Amino acid sequence: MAFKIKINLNLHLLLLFLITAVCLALASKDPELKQCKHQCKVQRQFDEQQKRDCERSCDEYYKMKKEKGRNYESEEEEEEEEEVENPYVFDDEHFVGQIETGEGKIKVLQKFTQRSHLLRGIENFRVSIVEANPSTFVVPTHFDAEIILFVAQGRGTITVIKEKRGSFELKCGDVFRIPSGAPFYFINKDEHRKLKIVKLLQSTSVPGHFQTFQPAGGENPESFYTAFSWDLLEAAFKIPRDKLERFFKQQKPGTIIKASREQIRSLSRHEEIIPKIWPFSEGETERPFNLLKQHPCQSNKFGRLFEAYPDEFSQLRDLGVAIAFANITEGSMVAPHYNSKSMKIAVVLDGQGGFQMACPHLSSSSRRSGRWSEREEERKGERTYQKIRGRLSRGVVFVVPAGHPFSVFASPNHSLQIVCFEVNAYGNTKYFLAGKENIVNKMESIARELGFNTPGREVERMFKQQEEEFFFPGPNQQEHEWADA
Ligand SMILES: *[C@@H]1O[C@H](CO)[C@@H](O)[C@H](O)[C@H]1NC(C)=O
Ligand SMILES: *[C@@H]1O[C@H](CO)[C@@H](O)[C@H](O)[C@H]1NC(C)=O
Ligand SMILES: [Cu+2]
Repeated sequence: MAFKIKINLNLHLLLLFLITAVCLALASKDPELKQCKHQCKVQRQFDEQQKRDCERSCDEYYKMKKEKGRNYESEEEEEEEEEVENPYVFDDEHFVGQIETGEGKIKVLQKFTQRSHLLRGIENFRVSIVEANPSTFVVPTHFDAEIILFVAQGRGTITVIKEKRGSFELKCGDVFRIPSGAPFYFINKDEHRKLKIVKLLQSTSVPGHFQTFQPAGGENPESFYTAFSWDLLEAAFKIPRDKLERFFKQQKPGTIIKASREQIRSLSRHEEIIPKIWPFSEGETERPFNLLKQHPCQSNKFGRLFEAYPDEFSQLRDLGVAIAFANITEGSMVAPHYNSKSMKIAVVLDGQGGFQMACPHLSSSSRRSGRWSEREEERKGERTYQKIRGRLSRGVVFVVPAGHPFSVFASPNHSLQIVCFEVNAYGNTKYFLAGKENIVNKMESIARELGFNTPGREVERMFKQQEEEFFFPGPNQQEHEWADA
């Protein structure tokens, strides 16, 4: 009987409960609960309260027993996994915890593994989008998560407290790293435009979950100080309780609050007060770098790609996450390719377009058997690769697992801007499936011939026709066709 009961039971109640539980373990399943409760009722030495407590412990025990099996199987605890055809594309409805204050909006994408176990590789990462109205202050907070943020729009100033305080200007395209636990706050210093920030978070305390901690607050979120008892705070602050109460009760609620022109000016003025290099031990926090000011690693009239890899940028180093920005010209596409080992988490910033991917995990045959060896026979008439499709517009998030061939295209009338976080980026290689540098043309002629069952020359001609690299003219689809995707 290795179970724990959380409720308080006095000793003889507990003993009786153990006895009934043992008896009932032998009894058949359905009447168990009834019999347990019956045992409670017939105990003469129990008063009414004890009988009720006893019955309640019966309920608790059976509830626990029912859940126990399930909890041991999955680590997900209370989270039920959705069964979805396409777990790789997330729309507005998949954002949970949308906080809308009068002065802005904070959205957090659902946990990846809540969507599908196929996303376990990025279980520990979350995506959040923050929009702060013009002239606002986002209050001091720390997270139990490592954060990489990308400024998608607007301009602000962010301040991070470590051993010293550092303030940095933020503008569109900036990438900034906030170490787990470091308190920070920022302002939108523009008087007309919203400040839009996309965050990738890697949780540090509970895998896949993160929390925010605010020293100052009103009601929900309140200040974390108010979780302590007044006498403890009295001792800690050396301030009498009535003063403390008054102090903590006068605070304004809200995470994003309006700030006056004066306050904004004052908070902007303290930029760059820290030396260029942080103290040795605190190497991770450094000034932001601008992704869009890097030399584009791919550029032609069909699009531009900017990338920052963790080997070059210390802000990305310890998380091993790369960040990329793609601007795809209207009617153009990205060469079909796959990443050798990184998982891509892409957030559409603006524009319209589509996403296609081949996924063997969701094919009809693997879904049925899940065993590779049996697939060969089952294959007749069934597909090995599920065609994953997604329509892309502002705010859509999509995930591309390692090894999965995919392509992205802009709609005929709209360009498409995407920011991508690439998890597990160290040593990643992009393998191209069409265009210059494609993998097939790097194979030996005989291998091409045998593989494709076509003379090697012909295979080569097929794969040499497209001479562009990375960005191509896109599929000639009608607006309605990709709209249905
Ligand atoms: C994307 O590219 C277009 C030109 O094709 C340009 O006008 C636009 O400013 C670019 N957007 C961003 C965010 O770089
Ligand atoms: C897209 O462009 C085509 C031709 O350039 C035009 O006929 C069509 O109306 C446009 N569609 C939309 C939705 O703007
Ligand atoms: Cu897959």
